[in-house]
Amino acid sequence: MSQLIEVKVPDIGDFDAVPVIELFVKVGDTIAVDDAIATLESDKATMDVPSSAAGVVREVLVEVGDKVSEGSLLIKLEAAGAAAASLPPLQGEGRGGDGSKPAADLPHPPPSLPLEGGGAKTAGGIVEVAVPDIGDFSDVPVIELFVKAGDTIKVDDAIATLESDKATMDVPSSAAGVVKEVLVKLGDKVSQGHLLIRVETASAPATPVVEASTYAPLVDGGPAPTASVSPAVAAAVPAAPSAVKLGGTVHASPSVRAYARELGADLAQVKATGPKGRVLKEDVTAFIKGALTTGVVPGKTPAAAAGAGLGGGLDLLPWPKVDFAKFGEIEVKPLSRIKKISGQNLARNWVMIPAVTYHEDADITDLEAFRVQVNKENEKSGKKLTMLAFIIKASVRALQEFPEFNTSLDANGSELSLVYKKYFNIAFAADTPNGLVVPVVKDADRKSVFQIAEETGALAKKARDGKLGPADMSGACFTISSLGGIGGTYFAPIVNAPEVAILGVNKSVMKPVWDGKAFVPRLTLPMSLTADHRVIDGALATRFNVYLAQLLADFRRVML
Ligand code: CAO
Repeated sequence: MSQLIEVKVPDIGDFDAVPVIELFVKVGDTIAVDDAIATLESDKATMDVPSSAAGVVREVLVEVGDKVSEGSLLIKLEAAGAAAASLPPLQGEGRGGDGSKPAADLPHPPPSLPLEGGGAKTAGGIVEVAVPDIGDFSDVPVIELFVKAGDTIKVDDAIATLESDKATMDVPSSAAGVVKEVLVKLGDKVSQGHLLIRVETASAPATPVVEASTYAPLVDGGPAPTASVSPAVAAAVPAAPSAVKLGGTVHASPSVRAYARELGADLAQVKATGPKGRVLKEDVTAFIKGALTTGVVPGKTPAAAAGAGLGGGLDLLPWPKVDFAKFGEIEVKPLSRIKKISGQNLARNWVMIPAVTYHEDADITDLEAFRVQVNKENEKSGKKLTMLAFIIKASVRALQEFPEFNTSLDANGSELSLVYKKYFNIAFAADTPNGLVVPVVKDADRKSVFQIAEETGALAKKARDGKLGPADMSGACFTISSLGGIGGTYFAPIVNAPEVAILGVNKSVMKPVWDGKAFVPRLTLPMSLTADHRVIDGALATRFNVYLAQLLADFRRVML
């Protein structure tokens, strides 16, 4: 037998005697570099220990419940093939010249949340809470946010969960008070010192001592040094808030979270059997198996079926079977091909996207007058501007201003990511005798309103003639559904996945609008923006709507 490689607990910061709560390997397993060996969990952080070498596990030297520290021996491996043969002799964390990571890359969870460089700083009477010392981690994605503007929070309330591929950690608030501003969003990557929230502290009174210490650093132009924090502020910003603890209401290691994400299992629905209510990998597997065997969601992927029968999925009753002929004369017609396809898409999007619709009115009095005037000037040429073309052009500008709207969620292995598109292809819903189709105006940012009007007209005709090809209907970033030619007030369009938002517009009408002195008649376009809440929160959606309405109210702004 060749020499065995020892894999030990690497540098885990200030942690000592940390319990092993899960073991992922057993004797005989073949593992690769970076495969998780075990999960350690202190009361401050959870971390996976990855293997620093590849090979066959010959000995496992720890058990669940054992307490380990830096240097504790975890497993012994028989090196795998030539790659392992080049491994250096046994050494500490076993990180060697085989391409495996240096010790500096190993999990190094935050031992505490010191104020220096992180924690809370004061600025103008408001306390700023930043990411504390999180060891060797940087650019760690925010996977959960627990606070929003207006929330009242206490010291130690969780602000956000950060998750690297090695550890999951909650960042607790070091201040108590009312959240004035949340400066990060899901998916943002943060490092030590990154500002998370601004809190108006409950105990930030206007006493001279507090004001002096709060404002002085601003006069100096630098950040508030810890030493200058007054006792009153210090009470709101404790020097040693309890540090990182495992995220959210669900307790699970990063690898189990990744596993659950991969299978589409909602961890909140999984029955935890691990210590301290921890969800284990086997729990996720059992959950998925249960969902699949109930058959309540037949023909769906494991992701869609997850939770069926357990209250977490779609415990749907079968479609009602009614003998309609018993009640009167009927005629049965097959659904059109378009309706069958679009129906399946719509049903998926309706069920899978947590969508919210936001309404706004745009004053298009001047724009409509301009449109009518230009069309009059061009009567002879036959060129015609449509309101839809203006809305497409304005939407492009709004997408440029709010890039989150020009994204798609993408599952990259077990990681969800957001794809930002740098192109601006705008789809529009077209009503045809056979059903709804969604042709796409490509590169609308590079086209004039005249060109867009001409193209939407041509595509709408092609749609009605049933001649749209796949290329005409692919590559969209954002969709507009215009019922303006028909009527209506507001509606709730369904997001056209994998896009993250859709704008619906109805017929513009003259409405009395108060201008501060009197009611004046203004042509008002009702807008309904539906957005995927996983990507776009309500504040952003409303900002988008307000901005779009401003553009339509004064179209010159599109050029700014
Ligand atoms: N307010 C008031 N009038 C409007 C308007 C609005 N928001 N939008 C269009 N109009 C007017 C147009 O100016 C036009 O009048 P004129 O002929 O006097 O100029 C008339 O209504 C008809 O317009 P249109 O709807 O035919 O043309 P369009 O360019 O506005 O839209 C298209 C083209 C393809 C989007 C549209 O024909 C269509 O199919 N709409 C239905 C989309 C749909 O079904 N959405 C729901 C999808 S999901 O539930």
